[in-house]
Amino acid sequence: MPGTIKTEIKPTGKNEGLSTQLSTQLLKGTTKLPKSVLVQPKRSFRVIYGDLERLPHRVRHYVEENARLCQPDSIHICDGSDKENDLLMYILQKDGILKRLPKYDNCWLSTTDPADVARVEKKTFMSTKLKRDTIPTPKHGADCQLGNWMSLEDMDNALNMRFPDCMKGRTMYVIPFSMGPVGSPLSKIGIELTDSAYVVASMRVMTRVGSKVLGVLNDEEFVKCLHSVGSPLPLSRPIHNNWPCNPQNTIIAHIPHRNEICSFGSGYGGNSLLGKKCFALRLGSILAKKEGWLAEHMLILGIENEKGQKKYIAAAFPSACGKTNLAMMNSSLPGYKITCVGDDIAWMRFDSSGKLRAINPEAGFFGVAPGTSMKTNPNAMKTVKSNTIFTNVAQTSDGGFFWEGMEDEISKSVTIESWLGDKNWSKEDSEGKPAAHPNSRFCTPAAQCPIMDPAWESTEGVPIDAIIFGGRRPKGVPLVYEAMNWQHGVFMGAAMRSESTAAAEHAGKVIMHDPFAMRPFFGYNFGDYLKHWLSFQDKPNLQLPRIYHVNWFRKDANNHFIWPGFGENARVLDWVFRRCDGEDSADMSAIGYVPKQGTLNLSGLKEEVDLKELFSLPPDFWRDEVVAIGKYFDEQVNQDLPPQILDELEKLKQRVAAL
Ligand code: GTP
Ligand code: SPV
Ligand code: MN
Repeated sequence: MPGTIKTEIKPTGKNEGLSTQLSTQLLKGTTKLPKSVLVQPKRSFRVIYGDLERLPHRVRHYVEENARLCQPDSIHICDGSDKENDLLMYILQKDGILKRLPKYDNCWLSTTDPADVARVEKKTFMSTKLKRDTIPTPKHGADCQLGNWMSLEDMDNALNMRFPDCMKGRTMYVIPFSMGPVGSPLSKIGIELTDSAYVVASMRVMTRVGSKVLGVLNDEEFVKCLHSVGSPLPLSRPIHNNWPCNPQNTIIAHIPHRNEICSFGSGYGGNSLLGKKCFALRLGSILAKKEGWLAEHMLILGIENEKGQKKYIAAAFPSACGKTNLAMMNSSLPGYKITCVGDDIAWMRFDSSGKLRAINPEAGFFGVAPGTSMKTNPNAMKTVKSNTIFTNVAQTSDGGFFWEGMEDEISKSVTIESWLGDKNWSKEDSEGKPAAHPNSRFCTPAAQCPIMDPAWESTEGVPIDAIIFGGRRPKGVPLVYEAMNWQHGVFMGAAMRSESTAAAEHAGKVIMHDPFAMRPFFGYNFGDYLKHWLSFQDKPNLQLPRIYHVNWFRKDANNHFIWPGFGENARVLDWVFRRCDGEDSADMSAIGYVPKQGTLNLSGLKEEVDLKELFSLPPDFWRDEVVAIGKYFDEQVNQDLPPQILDELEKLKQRVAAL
């Protein structure tokens, strides 16, 4: 690999980027670099779009130092214009990375290297001086399941082995982006440098991008986001599907004290669109803890009843467990109208009157394609019919898209080309291989969703009345239950478990612990995160939202979902809504409040639902569950577990023993 170096770089502790550190060490003569890095004539950079001189001073410095480090052929400073988008699309087509889906307006398909299809949790690291700032110390030398830590020194070595010269022959794009509405006091700005035009095109959808962002940046703080596909030109190894990447050397690195993210080797989703999980959740959660707010893996929805009364709800489900679907649902329960504020990330803070307010820092949806259909999520289907980039879905011979779940929505006469390029894909002849990758996605502008909430871009955020946790639990966990109080609710979040999905590299459907749906996204020690959540109950004058747990995914003995889900989930939201208004519609159970008989509105439900099975609390299941949660807390959170959480576990254990 060109530019591979092994060097001892000592962290300076200053707020400096990777390449500043390299040059500092060079001056001190403590490091040896290859010629290409050492000989850095003060040449002017080949800027092919935009004007370096007009960048705020610190942005320019960040761009120049990384251009010196990564040695791109040229630099393109994104302005966010339509002209720029035309140029990007031209380049992406020419390079064979995108092709048009002519059935729709401005829709595009990309199929990746099959080795680069999801987030890579094992290669995602936080780097801090003290390990315990990032992760709890597991008991008995067990591997930590609550994040990966790397020392500052090892991280610098890892980065210095990868980034020098990594953009040779490619263009470095400079993307100024805002998480949250441009100029909002709650918004934060990042600058992503990337050698992937696909990332630029996607960031333009997922965030607010371009000159307008620089206009509000002045010379203030921004998050430094460096991304490379790790495949300089000329290529040193074969490339698949015209999708440059470097799976062997992939690393997604976060260095909070430098306000920096460095991602190498993957072009996919959360690995490369650095505003999303890396910034808005991992670095975001650290900032939130420091400043007294919350950065969460949550959808935000509005729900209005027939009387015109409205509430907002935030909900945390693990990846590929139903956030997008709930956030955009059409209520099957007449009288209710759902509106969407966001489908993946919520930044929330208590306002001066004690109300929790949430903004969606994103501007687009990077949604799971399979399972999305006119039946399950018509609003998503309408959203993606224009200006959308699809990744790893299948295509139809009439120029459309296809994925599992759309069988009834394509003409019988079309043929299907699978994401892997099987031109005559059919369910029968494909040996179980799906047409679309299970983690295939649409990347589509939020503003196009027909049910966006009028306040979705409000700068002060929407007021949150309820928080819902949930997961994929095929057994034992009822459709809905309510926490007894804030502390019990925090325990419920901590105790979340869910079946693994294709959103990351986990194989097979195992039940994993996924506290707060944040396991892959914690920026700091989960024990401290719990203390942060608990701290709100000690603050007077806060109107703490009620907390719930839901499970749409319970299965019967025939392996069928008991609950129809999707639009029918409005029936659960209706119960939550009424509970928030103080309705006496709940009975206490061993695990929390459950709907009193007859209070879950099932009128008009098309299929019979076995409510008894849906709400049953099998004693053996719950005793095992308590043991599993206890073991997890003990082994994984260990010394960092707040005593209140242990206390809640003990109380649950006693209640469950009496089942
Ligand atoms: P990320 O974008 O990975 O964070 O996922 P997400 O939480 O937004 O999940 P999404 O809404 O995209 O749903 C993932 C999968 O679960 C899709 O295949 C959906 O069709 C399916 N799904 C969502 N809601 C329901 C439901 O209520 N019942 C059932 N059975 N499946 C659902
Ligand atoms: C998730 O995995 O939770 C996602 C998709 O929302 S990604 O952007 O890849 O993180
Ligand atoms: Mn997500």
